[in-house]
Amino acid sequence: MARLIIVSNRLPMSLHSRPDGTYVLTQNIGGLSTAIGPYHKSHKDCLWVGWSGIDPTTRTEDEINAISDEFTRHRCIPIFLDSKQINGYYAGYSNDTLWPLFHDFAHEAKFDSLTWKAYEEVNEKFADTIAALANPDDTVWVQDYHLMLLPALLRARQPKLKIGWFLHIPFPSPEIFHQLPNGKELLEGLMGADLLGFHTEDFCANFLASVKSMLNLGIDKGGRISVQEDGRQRFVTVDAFPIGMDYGLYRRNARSSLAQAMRHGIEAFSGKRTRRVSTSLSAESRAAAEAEESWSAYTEDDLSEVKLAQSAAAKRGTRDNKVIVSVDRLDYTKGLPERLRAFALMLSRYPEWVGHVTYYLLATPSREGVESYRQLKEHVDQLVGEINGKYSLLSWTPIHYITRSLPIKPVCGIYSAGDVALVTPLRDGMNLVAKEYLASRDGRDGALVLSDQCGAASELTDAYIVNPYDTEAVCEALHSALEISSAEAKRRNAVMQARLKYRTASLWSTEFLSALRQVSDPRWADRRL
Ligand code: GDG
Repeated sequence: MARLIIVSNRLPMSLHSRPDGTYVLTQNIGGLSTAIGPYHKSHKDCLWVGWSGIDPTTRTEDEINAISDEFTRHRCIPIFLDSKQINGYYAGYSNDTLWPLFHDFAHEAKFDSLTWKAYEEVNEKFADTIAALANPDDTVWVQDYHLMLLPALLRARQPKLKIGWFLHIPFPSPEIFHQLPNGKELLEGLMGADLLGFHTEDFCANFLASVKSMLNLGIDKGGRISVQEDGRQRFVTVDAFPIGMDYGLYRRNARSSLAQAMRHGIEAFSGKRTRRVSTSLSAESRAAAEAEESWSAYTEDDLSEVKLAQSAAAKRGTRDNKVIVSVDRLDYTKGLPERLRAFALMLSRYPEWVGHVTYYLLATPSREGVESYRQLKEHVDQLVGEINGKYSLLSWTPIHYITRSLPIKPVCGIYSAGDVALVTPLRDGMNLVAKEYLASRDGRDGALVLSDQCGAASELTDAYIVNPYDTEAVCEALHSALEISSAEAKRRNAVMQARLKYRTASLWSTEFLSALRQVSDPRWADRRL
């Protein structure tokens, strides 16, 4: 029976050791495992190949065998990479070269022939593992920028495989791509695939422009690239497949009692008057309740900031306090410093918000071993400190800053509490957070301020679309989003929610795989476009 083999840098599960020496696997967090994980789980004929997260030089042979067995029980085929390979291929070439360059951060990109060698070596290792387990009629779906050489390496080993590749991040303009010393080899690596998928038509156009200028290959009007293989013509089809998310999962989680208790805790902590604090939640809501009680404790003798807040409150009349939320990996592409500056500008330009809007900023640790990420963390820590130091009142702090990863229900609680979601990456392939926010507020109001630099902006056109570099524009959009009427917010959201409900992650994988089946059919070559 023909099978589907999903391939990604990291497996969707991580291994943990129990005290008794046995192992347990837990699901990884992140866009990819939530997008394709359900397909893998529900299809018994689907395998997943990826890095195990384990350095084989730190384990005995028996341990490696036991670990492999545990992964295989979950239809995961582990690849073991030592720390030198990981430093070169993953931290080095993938995350220090391709990631910044593909996000238009060319100044952050490092070019190093040693990391490139490691990238080649690891792509070969993946190819050997897959070729050893794949049958000729299997389908292989390769994910992302870590494995751009893999399609051609696989084609050379198993010419009959149906091979697809999807890029989860942007594909840059040809001018930027041309700066990459090994760009031509990467494009040639991709020519081993039958179907290449991107989030948007713009990324497809950027990719085809690079192929046109760097490889001497014909491209027809339908975006099919013609390659010659052993004297025969084969087509590589390029198309856009905007990724969706599991709408039902976020809606359900946001309605769970834990998420609702979190939401009420956040609302109470932010001084919202309309909500009653849930009695069922422990520390969070108790702290929130205490904050609510101290809210009325101001006196005329308090600091001048409190007087400012009181006059601001008078200006705001009886309207409720507001909550802004954001959820990001702590990555320089996500635009956290720029966003914080816009928030600070709003507090100074519209002082009526001082004391009346709280920003819940969840910044999940990411790539902590990389120097530029450590520097970014310091920079964001510093900015949050400055803004909190400058604007805090005795019983109010403008930014509630969390720098650890939370389980999905509290994340949905954060989304659910957000009157406004501030999603302003400087560059992003799609951005699932914007979509998750809308799903978590299914049927409710809430305003989305969204960067025009992410794939999601071309789908979520009823959001407040902003240029994330334009501090003034983000500040104004944020102010308007906070002021939007509930009816208008609901109207805007309904349009976007209807789309997201339909265009789910599962539809995305089904559409990609059915397109791959179609274009790898030999009769596809005869179709004129
Ligand atoms: C890449 C592309 C593209 C974050 N913190 C926590 C947490 N998250 C989850 C979010 C969301 C995911 O991580 C992040 O997805 P994004 O799409 O926003 O960004 P990347 O990780 O950069 O993903 C991106 C995506 O691939 C898919 O193609 O959209 O453009 O860069 O799901 O909710 N989840 C939990 N706790 C956290 O603390 N549970």
